[in-house]
Amino acid sequence: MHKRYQNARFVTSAASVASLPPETGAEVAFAGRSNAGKSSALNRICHQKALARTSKTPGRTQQINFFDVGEGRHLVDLPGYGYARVEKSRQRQWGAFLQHYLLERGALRGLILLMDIRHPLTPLDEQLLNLCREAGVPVHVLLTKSDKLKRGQATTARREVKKRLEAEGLHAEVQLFSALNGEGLEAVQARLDDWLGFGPPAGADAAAETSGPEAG
Ligand SMILES: Nc1nc2c(ncn2[C@@H]2O[C@H](COP(=O)(O)OP(=O)(O)O)[C@@H](O)[C@H]2O)c(=O)[nH]1
Ligand SMILES: [Mg+2]
Repeated sequence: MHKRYQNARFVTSAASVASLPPETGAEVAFAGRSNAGKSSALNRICHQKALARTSKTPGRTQQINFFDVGEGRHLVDLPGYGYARVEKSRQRQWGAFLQHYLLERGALRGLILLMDIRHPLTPLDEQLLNLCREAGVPVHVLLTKSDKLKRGQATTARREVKKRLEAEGLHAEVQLFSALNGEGLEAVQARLDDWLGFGPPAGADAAAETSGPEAG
């Protein structure tokens, strides 16, 4: 089992450009519509019950949360979007902040986009994908709650999302994910390792793991 992310811990929140923490190393951001399963995925990836708060009343926290995963690397929880009850002015404000983050954040290595496998590629997901393309930020897609569909349906859904992205000139990887039964867990962890510049997990002694990503 992959244990690297087990020691993830919350460091700070930012609600504006001014309060973003300094860029100490590599980071990977998690984004998705409210209720897509983002908090559940983060908790599963980090083997923690309440690292990111799961909620039945989404859309209230409009801030970016930073989690330290060691050696100057961070996982970054972006607020869920598309929640109808957030006022338009706040949505615009958030959009501008997100745009700034994606375009200007040098430490950002990639974005994990989470979409409920039953409702993928909504207009807001497409907006975010376009923004990532503009910013040159690589995207990795998790089709979440894969346990909700039968095998054949899930496979078809994945193929169709992949096809639509390709048609839009987006070469993102697309995988199934379930926080419930752990499907796709290792694949997303491997993607994080790669983007964050961590060596292979387990067995490989901690010997070579003393320098931060900026040291080399
Ligand atoms: N069946 C199933 N339900 C899930 C899964 N992941 C999340 N959920 C449920 O979906 C709802 C939203 O999850 P949450 O993680 O809070 O979504 P967030 O708003 O994107 O952070 C909750 O009721 C979760 O229990 C999953 O993999 N399988
Ligand atoms: Mg959440």
